[in-house]
Amino acid sequence: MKLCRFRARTGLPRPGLVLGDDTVLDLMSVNELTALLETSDVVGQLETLTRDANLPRFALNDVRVLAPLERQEVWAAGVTYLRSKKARMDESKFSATAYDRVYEAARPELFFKSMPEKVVSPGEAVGIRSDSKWSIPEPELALVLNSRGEVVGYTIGNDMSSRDIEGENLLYLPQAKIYSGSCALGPVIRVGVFEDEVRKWQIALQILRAGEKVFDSSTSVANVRRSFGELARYLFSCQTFPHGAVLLTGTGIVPPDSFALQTGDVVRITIDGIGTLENTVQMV
Ligand code: DO4
Ligand code: MG
Repeated sequence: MKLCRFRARTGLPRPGLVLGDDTVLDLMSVNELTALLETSDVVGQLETLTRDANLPRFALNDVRVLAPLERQEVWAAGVTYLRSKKARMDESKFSATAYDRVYEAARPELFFKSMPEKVVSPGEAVGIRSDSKWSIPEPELALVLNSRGEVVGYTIGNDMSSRDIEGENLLYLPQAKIYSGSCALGPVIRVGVFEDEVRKWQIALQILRAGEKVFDSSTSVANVRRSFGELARYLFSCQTFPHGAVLLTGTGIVPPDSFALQTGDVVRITIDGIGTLENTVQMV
């Protein structure tokens, strides 16, 4: 089942259930996605809610699909794929061993990525910093966690990054990772699937420039070095998230060193079982 947050032509953002025929059901009796994600059986709850044949239904084309979060902080894991470790060791002169060590260490790298209100929705513009010459998207599976730290669903995340700023000095990581338009999420939260199945999914990244494909690559979720439970446990260790959290699981796709995003590029990330998150690129 696929949950979304949408806005019909008039009105406030609403939680919805996306159906196979490209329509969305307004989950009338639920005011927030968060409340639904907090229930012990999200799928069972959705089955009960959708027995009501009178729920308003909209064509997906007629609504705006919003980033599927409300008050959840967004965090990200790093160096969880070999590809990410290698690219970062190559771009960084004196911090290379930090990446090497964290890839092997028991404690994962986890960093704060975005406040919910700053997250970019599907179809909106993600940002590249005007003081960076080497920006890339990072296509990542994102875990949707409730306040108990349980993985209740999966969405797509784009952890936009400035490689030159991170590569210059690891202490600049927050500037390389957190700026206007640096995090996009969506289009839906897939619920009712377990890690074993999700690990079989492919993640694909396409970048289009003036309508032409300039980058195209894919990887498998199976290549994430750590279990989802392990990542969630570290995030929730010594910290509470009253509204739950979204945790990006790291990138396994890094474009070649010669590639940098430009204004007007289109970033298209597809993950099996979830869908496609597409954003244009704009300098901030
Ligand atoms: O270590 C810096 C960030 C790593 C990251 O964002 C990733 O591996 O996806
Ligand atoms: Mg990343």
